[in-house]
Amino acid sequence: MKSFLYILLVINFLLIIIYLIKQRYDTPVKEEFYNLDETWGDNLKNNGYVIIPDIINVEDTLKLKKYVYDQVESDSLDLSPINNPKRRLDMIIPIEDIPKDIIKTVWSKLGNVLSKYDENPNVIECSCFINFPNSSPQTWHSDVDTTNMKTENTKLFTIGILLEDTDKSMGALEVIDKSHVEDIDKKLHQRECNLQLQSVCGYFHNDVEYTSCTGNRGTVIIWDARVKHRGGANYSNKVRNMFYFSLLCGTSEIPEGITHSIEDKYKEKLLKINDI
Ligand SMILES: O=C(O)CCC(=O)C(=O)O
Repeated sequence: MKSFLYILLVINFLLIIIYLIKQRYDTPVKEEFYNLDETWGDNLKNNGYVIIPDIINVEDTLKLKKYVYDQVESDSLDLSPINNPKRRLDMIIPIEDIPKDIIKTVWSKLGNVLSKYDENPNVIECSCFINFPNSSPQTWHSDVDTTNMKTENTKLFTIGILLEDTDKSMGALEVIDKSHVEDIDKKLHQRECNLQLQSVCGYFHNDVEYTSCTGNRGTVIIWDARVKHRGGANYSNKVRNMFYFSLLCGTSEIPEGITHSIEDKYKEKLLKINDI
């Protein structure tokens, strides 16, 4: 009887290992890219996210990355809490020097479409996701309590900038198409996850079609904060960095649920993008 239980245990263990390996190599992934033409705004509206290459030039991404890493080494390291924090950070970046210029450049290139939601939105986050080798996937989440964002003209967009050429193996951002408007909870089968298990839970949440937001450095990814997304697992030996800022459109009321990852001084008095 004892040896039977032992065999059962070993078989179970092997099945779990096979399942995890299968998930790693067999995930349904779609990759889509859009040009800087009139259609990207529609894609953002319809799918809840958009990937736009070549917005920031290579030289500026290198300067921005250096700025970010100077912050890591400085005494003023300022971190926000992050979902599944093992081997990943959400580091607040001051809005000055290069980060400030980058935000202005992005707004000058993409503001024509985003200003349809608000001509002068509030910048309520400025930070960098750092995803180290061997991080596990986060669980799927939205950045806002979606019932908060029901008003047609109230939107929160996060704008990520890839600081290095990023492929799926580096733990790119992953998004579920249309999940900002469709009720996908039934499709998700996302099991409850507690704090002790959070570093493995994400591996069991791959049974849904999603897009891995990959691209060359300087690519911009914009996602509606309601869309279900997560930072992926980093299977590579490279660190993946994505600088981001968030624009709150149509309201100055901070929605519930967001990390509000920005310097404290901009939490008291909100910063308008045209005042940067
Ligand atoms: O790392 C990423 O790309 C996304 C992280 C994220 O969505 C979060 O921590 O809320």
